[in-house]
Amino acid sequence: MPNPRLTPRFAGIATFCRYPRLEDVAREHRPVDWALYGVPFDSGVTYRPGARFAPRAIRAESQYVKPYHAVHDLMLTDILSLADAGDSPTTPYDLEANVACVADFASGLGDPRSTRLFAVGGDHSIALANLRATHARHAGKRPLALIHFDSHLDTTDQTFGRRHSHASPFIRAIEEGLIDPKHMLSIGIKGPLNSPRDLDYSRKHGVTIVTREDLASDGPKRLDAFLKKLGDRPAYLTFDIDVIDPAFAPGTGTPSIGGLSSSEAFVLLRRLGTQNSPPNIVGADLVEVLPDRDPQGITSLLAAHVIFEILCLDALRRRSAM
Ligand SMILES: [Mn+2]
Repeated sequence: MPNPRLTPRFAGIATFCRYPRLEDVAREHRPVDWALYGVPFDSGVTYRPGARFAPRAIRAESQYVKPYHAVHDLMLTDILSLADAGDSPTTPYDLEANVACVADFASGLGDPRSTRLFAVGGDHSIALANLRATHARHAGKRPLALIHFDSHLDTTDQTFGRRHSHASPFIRAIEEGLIDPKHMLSIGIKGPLNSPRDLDYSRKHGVTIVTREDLASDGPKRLDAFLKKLGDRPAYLTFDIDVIDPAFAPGTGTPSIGGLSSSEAFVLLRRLGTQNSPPNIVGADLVEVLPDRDPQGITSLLAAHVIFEILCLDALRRRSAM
């Protein structure tokens, strides 16, 4: 990572958080703990399109992400080797083919035994692709646990008669055996919903739902109980930026009013790493940023810092094991 006091943050070709390019790290035969890659794809949206432009916008805003975490007292880049793997190819006219296409790209990144995959969407349909690639590398035979930040459950069976969209990645992942709904936490969920039955699937399958309202009462305790049950089991973290209130993150395609503030989200993310032993996060994504609705870049800037917080959780865990 270039020294910002010698090489300015506003100069050069932008990579995520100024981490080196994957090909440069590979050329030096250095291991890569996390490969971050963009997925410029938004054919899965049910409302406003434009998330295909997010990887580029987040790279630009992420130039201002610094490596030292002042709350965790942790120098991220001393613990983890991080790299920007560029953008995945996509198939914008075919959602199902896109999942296979992105999963195939992700599967080729870094060392399949050790490199963890961080997808930067794109709409939420791309989570299924990164889950497939992550499950194949890091899960063994069991399904992964899932920590899901979102205003929506994303377990809709069909939209416009189709099984793949940004409303369906987790119902498909459960059906494919990639994630275990009994080890799935959906946090920040809120209404209004399309119908009183919208929560039925997740409830019936044992998903832990912590709504926006729960967070003001027993939500944090239930989060801690989930993490305790999780233990060391490999977990995937998916973060839909629409869990944040549009006042803080206006640049998203399905905005949901009454969400978390930026600082409330950081308190929750940091709680994951401090209340119990930090979770074993083996893959992650950040999705649903819509730059056209984000004229000041605040949503992309926030997204870049959420990525940093998630990476710090893995760094915390590795530090505690040292
Ligand atoms: Mn979502």
